[in-house]
Amino acid sequence: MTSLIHHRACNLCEAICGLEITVENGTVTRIEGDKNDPLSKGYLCPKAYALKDIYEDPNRLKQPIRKRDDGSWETIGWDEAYDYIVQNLQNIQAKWGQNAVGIYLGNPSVHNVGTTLNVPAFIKSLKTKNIFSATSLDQLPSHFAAWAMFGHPLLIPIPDVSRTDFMLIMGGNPLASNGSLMTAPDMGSHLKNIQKRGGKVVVVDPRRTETAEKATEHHFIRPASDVFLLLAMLNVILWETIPQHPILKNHTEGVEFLAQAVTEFTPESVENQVGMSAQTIRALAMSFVNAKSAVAYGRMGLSVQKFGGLCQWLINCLNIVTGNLDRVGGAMFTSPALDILAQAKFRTVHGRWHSRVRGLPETLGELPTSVLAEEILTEGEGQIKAMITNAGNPILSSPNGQQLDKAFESLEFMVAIDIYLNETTRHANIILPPATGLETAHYDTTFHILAIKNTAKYSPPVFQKQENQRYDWEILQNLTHRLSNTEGAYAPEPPEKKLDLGLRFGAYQLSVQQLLDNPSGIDLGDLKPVLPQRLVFEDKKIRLVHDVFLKDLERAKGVLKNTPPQYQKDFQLIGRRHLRDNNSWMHNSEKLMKGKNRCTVLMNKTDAESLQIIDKQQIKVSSRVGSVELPVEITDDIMQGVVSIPHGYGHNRKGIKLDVAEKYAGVSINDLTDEMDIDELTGNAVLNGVWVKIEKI
Ligand SMILES: Nc1nc2c(c(=O)[nH]1)N[C@H]1C(S)=C(S)[C@@H](COP(=O)(O)OP(=O)(O)OC[C@H]3O[C@@H](n4cnc5c(=O)[nH]c(N)nc54)[C@H](O)[C@@H]3O)O[C@H]1N2
Ligand SMILES: Nc1nc2c(c(=O)[nH]1)N[C@H]1C(S)=C(S)[C@@H](COP(=O)(O)OP(=O)(O)OC[C@H]3O[C@@H](n4cnc5c(=O)[nH]c(N)nc54)[C@H](O)[C@@H]3O)O[C@H]1N2
Ligand code: SF4
Ligand SMILES: [Mo]
Repeated sequence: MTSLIHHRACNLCEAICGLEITVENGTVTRIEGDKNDPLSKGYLCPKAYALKDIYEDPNRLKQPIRKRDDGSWETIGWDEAYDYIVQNLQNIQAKWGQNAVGIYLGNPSVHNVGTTLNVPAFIKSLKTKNIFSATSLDQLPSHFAAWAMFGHPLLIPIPDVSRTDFMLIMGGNPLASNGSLMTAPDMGSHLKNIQKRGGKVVVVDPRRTETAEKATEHHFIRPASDVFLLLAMLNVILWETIPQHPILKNHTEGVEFLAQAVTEFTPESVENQVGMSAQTIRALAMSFVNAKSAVAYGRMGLSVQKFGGLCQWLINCLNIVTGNLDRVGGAMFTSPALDILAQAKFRTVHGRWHSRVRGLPETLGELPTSVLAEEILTEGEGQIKAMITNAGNPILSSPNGQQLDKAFESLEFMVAIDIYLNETTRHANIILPPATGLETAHYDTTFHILAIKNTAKYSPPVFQKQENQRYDWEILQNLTHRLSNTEGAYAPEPPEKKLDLGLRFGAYQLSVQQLLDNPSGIDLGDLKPVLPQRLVFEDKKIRLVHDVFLKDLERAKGVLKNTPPQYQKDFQLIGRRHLRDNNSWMHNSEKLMKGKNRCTVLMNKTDAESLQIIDKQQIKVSSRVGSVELPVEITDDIMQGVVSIPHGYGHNRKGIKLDVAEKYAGVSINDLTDEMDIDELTGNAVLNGVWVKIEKI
């Protein structure tokens, strides 16, 4: 018997945990946390075991499949597949123009080194402005705020959780999600340690989450009212204390304008809207100011809501005016080994063009995914006629999935680069499945930039891919080569080449070989102060205030003036994540799915009593765009007037091939979320705080 232990970073979520994978006679027999990984130190979550399930999944595609006229699928060769795709895309662009081809990039795109390094050239070869991604269903407001304030969308401050004395978590549930825009495996221990050091963890969330359970304090907040809480905290800090910090004094512009902007937002003026008393708001602001070090962190709950852009701006402001930006225990910037920011220059990344139908601005070269369906369905010059999806399942992940279903159905041509025949890829004419997970090499080009510690790690594949399989980078390079009519034969360039070059030119002058020699990863030290040098603005000054934020503040004032809505009649819908889910695509692992049904609607006990709804009863939830029926779960852990449904379910659409997921189909929350409901500042989708009606069936 041969037995080998492989060291590897898990590529499933942002925590990038180090794993020790035992392979005996060609089969994975054990997956454990790697205690020598400098970042995760032995931590792992139950999803790590599913890497084996994905590797062995009989439903996973390994060769291109093409749809026949009768809707059935045939397996074809790779070259035939590339030719077929390129011919169709070129025909469509010749007939309808370049923008007739659209592309959507999904979440796992960012977790594959082969894709992150090769997708930019591929997109360029498509010569289209119709570029979409999960970014505008997710962290776009954080990029927007980073760009406007620090000069680059990736200059996102990361909570220094290992040293902070006070962590304010708004709209994030790291104990279920394992952290996001904060690569921090084992947040449970970090939160415990903060409290052991005598520090505090405060969670602000409409649900008493797994994270809230472990916090020092939890406050319920009305969905989408965080902007007012943050404004009021800043009001207290700027008008009732005297902020004086080196970064603020020497490297920041606009504090007087910020003070002006928050003047009218006293705690008393916002308490009804926020659902927290003025006294509580004032106390929270003061304990943040008085902490030895403190950090405010706002994640999905703050981003995919009506005021996502303002919230992420104000979170940064809070950290800056309290002297906690770029300080140990505060919000800090990373110094990664592969540093795409090292050479960055400031440039405009917003509003350079607009979507055809609704006129929404691009950001980071992308249009908001909320406009994707209308760009396909609305006739006229520039209409999208063909789509490419890469590692994305927008039918389940973007607002108004039913509308997008219709849109995808109407396309002339669709290509999916994906490992499954699922809710989205079933619309494709052809699916190209890359080798994935344990079959691929891994270096995290993205999440080392967002981590709570500077580390670097490269993992070679655990298993060789089969003869008939292709890597993601091979697929992307082949298509790029053909689409750009490049002379000569295609010459493969494995990602290690670019990676090695990038590492050598980086601050630590590492190499792929050095990383191979240290399979558990290399510790490059704690985060360290890097301002003002790291700012991308040439004058090395932080822009605390920007006209676009002040303008959007008027929209917030409008909401505040209106009387609070009738919470008794309608409900505000929010999402939730569970440790055993990963967006929409890991429901085909029996190990992760067995047990209690997770696709339920959470409802407060008092609300349920007044509607005479009992636990586990099937109820109907409806919004402007549609309705779903699912069982209710009654709890004290959600505030009155709010209901919660997890996203990523709804595996009951016809024509998919996911044997396990179909058994646990559930319903899609995004058949309720509304593509017309957006954060007007950034174009980000509103997926939390959606108004819904509840009916008994
Ligand atoms: N209501 C609501 N909606 C949400 C959210 C929410 O909180 N609430 N969250 C949003 C967020 S944060 C995100 S990031 C999006 C995610 O939205 P998407 O990225 O659109 O969806 P995923 O479910 O991550 O789907 C990933 C796809 O990639 C495929 N895949 C997996 N591994 C690979 C691989 O190695 N290569 C390739 N080519 N394909 C692969 C899977 O089969 C699947 O089709 O959902 C968003 N939608
Ligand atoms: N197990 C698991 N892990 C994951 C994922 C997964 O699907 N499953 N997805 C990955 C991805 S793509 C991402 S982006 C991250 C996301 O990581 P997180 O942002 O940590 O995850 P969420 O669970 O969406 O946390 C959002 C929180 O905001 C709260 N919330 C909703 N509306 C509001 C509001 O208006 N105000 C406030 N203050 N709070 C609100 C919700 O109750 C929820 O607790 O997780 C990643 N990790
Ligand atoms: S927390 Fe994320 S990275 Fe760590 S083992 Fe779980 S899925 Fe993998
Ligand atoms: Mo995400």
